[in-house]
Amino acid sequence: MKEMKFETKVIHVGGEPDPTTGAIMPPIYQTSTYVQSSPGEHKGYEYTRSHNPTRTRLEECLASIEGANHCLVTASGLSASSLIMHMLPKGSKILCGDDVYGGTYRLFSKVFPDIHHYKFVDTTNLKNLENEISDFKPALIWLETPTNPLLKISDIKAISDLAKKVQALVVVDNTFMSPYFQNPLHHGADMVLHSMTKFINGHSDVVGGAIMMNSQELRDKLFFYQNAIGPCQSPFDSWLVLRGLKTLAVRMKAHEKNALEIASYLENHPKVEKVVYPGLKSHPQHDLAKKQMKGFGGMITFFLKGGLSESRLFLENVKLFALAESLGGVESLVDHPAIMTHASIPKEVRESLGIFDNLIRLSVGIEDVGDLKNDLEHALAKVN
Ligand code: P1T
Repeated sequence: MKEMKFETKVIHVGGEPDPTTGAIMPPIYQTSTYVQSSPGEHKGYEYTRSHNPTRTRLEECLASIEGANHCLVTASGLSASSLIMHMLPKGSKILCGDDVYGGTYRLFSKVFPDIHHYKFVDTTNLKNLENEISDFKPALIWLETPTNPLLKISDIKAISDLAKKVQALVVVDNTFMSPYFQNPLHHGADMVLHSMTKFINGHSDVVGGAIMMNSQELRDKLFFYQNAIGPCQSPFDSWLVLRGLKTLAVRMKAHEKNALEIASYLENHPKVEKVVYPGLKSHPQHDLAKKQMKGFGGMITFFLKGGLSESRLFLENVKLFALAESLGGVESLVDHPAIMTHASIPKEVRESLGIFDNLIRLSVGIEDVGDLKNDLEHALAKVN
């Protein structure tokens, strides 16, 4: 049979009817342990921290849609990032993109510096990055593309080629695009990381993470640390993600359609200074986005004319866009990164990157786009 398309895989891979009952939906194996017939003789499952059949089904589906041989599902996006750090030999050098999720920055700048060495650089500037790679000689390059919150785009293929010259691993945090719009392994990355909390689950009711890779060796090392440290996802949460995943393709198309319309609306609004969205021609890496991604996603960043008080007026007056951390749910969310999701980045670092108090981040949901525009229009009208 020909390889299934994405829309079919999300529904069928890992979704075989239950062999004992024929139930069309996968059972939630809500169990911590499994009976053995003799010590060490079991059906492949010993203890749910190590393996769980509901989680195995989710891992199969995620590996297949990211085009990977293997997937490990973890308790959160950040626990997935931590596992990758634990797997590296002590004293490893990590070259990380300068604009990353605030929690990733906190993990790399506050938790792991006793163990590894980190350098944050602009990975969108290839010439500069090439010099950094040959000077610093990293063991691993960490890319978030598009970045959170500035939506900067790094060239995965070109960077993976540079990394190979110094035998560095490349990890891509693909949370913003989801496997529907971008598959970093196809461009030469070694590992893909997702916060499943976002688009993959899509319903703002689960926290989870995933790492996909082709190498059996990397998978086995990461699995060792996952089992030894313990950040596993509960069977019920894995089941919820399997359920959310079924509509990933339709949701991503709807997010993008709405986001494209809202980005152009904001770009023409007199109270808006600048809009950043990969699907706009004005995005500095629009051509790279078209080449490397299959779509532009549902995240928009924009700068209001003014400062914190204008931002507060806007944020206090939106009604459909809920002011909340996180992103990627069916409902629209709005975030003020400087005070909320990226507050753990020191102000001077944040501002050197361009994350100012007038920066607003939208996670455009799949509601009616007219209603969403009305909501923005109403809140923008309140801004003096
Ligand atoms: O929240 P958690 O599932 O642990 O995922 C962390 C994470 C990793 N990578 C990216 C790109 C992310 O955006 C996140 C989490 N981000 C938010 C909570 C946020 O509002 O930006």
